[in-house]
Amino acid sequence: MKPEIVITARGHAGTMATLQAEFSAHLLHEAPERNAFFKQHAPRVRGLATFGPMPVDGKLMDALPKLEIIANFGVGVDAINLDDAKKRGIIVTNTPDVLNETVADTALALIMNTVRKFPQAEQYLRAGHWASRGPYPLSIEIGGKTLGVLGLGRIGEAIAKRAIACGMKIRYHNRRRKDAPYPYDADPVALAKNSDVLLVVTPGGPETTKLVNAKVLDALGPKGYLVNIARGSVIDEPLLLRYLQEKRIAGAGLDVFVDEPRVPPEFFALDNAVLFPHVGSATVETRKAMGDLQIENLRLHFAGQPVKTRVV
Ligand code: 8YV
Repeated sequence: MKPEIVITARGHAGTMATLQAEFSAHLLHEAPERNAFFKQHAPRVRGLATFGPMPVDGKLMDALPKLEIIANFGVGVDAINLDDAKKRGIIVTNTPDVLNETVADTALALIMNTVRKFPQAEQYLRAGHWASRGPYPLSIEIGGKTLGVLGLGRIGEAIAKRAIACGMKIRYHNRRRKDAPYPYDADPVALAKNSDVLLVVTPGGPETTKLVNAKVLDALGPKGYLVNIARGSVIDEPLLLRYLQEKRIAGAGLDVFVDEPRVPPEFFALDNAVLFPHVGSATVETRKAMGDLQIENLRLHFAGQPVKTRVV
């Protein structure tokens, strides 16, 4: 008998196919009626495979009283209530490390595009302005500038390496200072003050909600750039929009938003923002590696072995 699991959303296609082949998988996102879905499957469901931002809270856990494991596709587990899982003795796994290099590539691209304005320059060409108005205005360069890393974890380290190769200087702030070869700032305001580009790489969730507030943006100032590849929730999004409109910071590069995939349309009109549709880890190779790790955790658990990447 294959172990029974629930899949919460339509995720990476190859991973979905393997999950459905290896387990008896019930698709919550395709259920016409949730109550009937839980009534039918809950007595036998032991695993949950989660994709994307759909909240997984105590209520959902209680609807699946036999639940033993929640295996997330992604390193960020902010959509899962970890306290609720812990209280119920439910294991939570994520997919760390396999995405570090790809997310770091995306971050470097976003830093570069935000400061050098390459997407805007390309738009200028496509709009036919090059011939009629002359060369695209000069941008500033990233070499010699300071990158402030807010959240120097494994992904932050991989980004720092790339930024150093481009001639940038690195500083950082974490809740706890770590053994790192970069200057440390005691809080996000001090880091913003000392940075030309402030890069947000913290986890999401309640502890970092609106960590980037007016004080931080004021410290970054009209010559500073903000780049976010973490979670939209870490920044006060309406405030950021206003600061960009009023040119109170120089620009922003955003891969993440508060209510994905919905992006406030006012952002589309900004010429000082570069917007990516959450593509941090979005390569064929990395998404496959993430899925393989998610599946491996489920496989190990149902074989009675310790999971590979446990969060709680
Ligand atoms: C993915 C991510 O876009 O790993 C994360 O936390 O945000 C990204 O790698 C996401 O998990 C896909 O569902």
